[in-house]
Amino acid sequence: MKDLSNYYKTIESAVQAELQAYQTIVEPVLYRAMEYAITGGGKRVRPMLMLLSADTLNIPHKKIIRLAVALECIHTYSLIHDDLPCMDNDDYRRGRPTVHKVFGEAIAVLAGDALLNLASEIMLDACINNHSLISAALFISRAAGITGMVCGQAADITKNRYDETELIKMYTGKTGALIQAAIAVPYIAEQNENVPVIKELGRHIGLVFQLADDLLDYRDGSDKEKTTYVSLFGEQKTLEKIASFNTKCNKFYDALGLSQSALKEYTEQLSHRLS
Ligand code: GRG
Repeated sequence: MKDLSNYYKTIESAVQAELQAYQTIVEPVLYRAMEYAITGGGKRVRPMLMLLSADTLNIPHKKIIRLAVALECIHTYSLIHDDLPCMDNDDYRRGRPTVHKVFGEAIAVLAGDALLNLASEIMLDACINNHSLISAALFISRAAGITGMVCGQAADITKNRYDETELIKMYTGKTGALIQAAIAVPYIAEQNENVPVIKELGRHIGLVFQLADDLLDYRDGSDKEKTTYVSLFGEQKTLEKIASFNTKCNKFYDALGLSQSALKEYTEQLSHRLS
């Protein structure tokens, strides 16, 4: 396995740099809530995927790191809002009290809003300096919005009955869209001919990630009787679905000439969390 410690360092220092630029300007409690959320021990899956995808095209990390941070800001906002009493009503995340438990609901809503807006500021500023990033930034915004994550979340909190196609569609929005964006952004920025293939790869990796998460929640009893792939179709069928998505991912990797890549190695770990 490739040593990714420098990648983590790059991501952490880029996150800190974007945040600290606002430290003396922002209302202190809002800053503390944003910092609490974004430095709370997340795995940095999305920025890591973006850097590893960039490697496959020899794109310097410097070129896309601000988009990777923006994506992590969006992911962090989504977790803050997802934990709120009006959504999933979770008291703990990553083994710590959730943002609204520490700072109150109003500040949690605002910290999420602030991180989403910060993501836009970062992306627009990056695009001013490098116009070739515009389409990639637009792709991230769409992934986060009404055709992506927000749409999936709305389906998740309003629907209880799904057939398999509807559930996969909801997952594609709620979880898959940001993961797809992470992987596709470097290819979009380069206007690479393989954009359609990398998008399909990203979509399937997002689905594997969500199904693996469902299984882990089911096994440790934290699924709170939610409607998930496991609750609807059982553990065995979920494992088979993951295997079938992984087979498709391997075909996409082959088509892209990336069957020996660190990107593949890393994404395989996302489903190997199960074994
Ligand atoms: C509030 C608009 C809005 C959307 C929320 C992210 C999300 C949509 C819901 C979270 C539900 C959930 C836990 C889904 C499982 C997949 C997932 C997104 C897990 C959390 O991502 P990780 O594992 O988190 O990358 P860390 O903590 O490592 O950053």
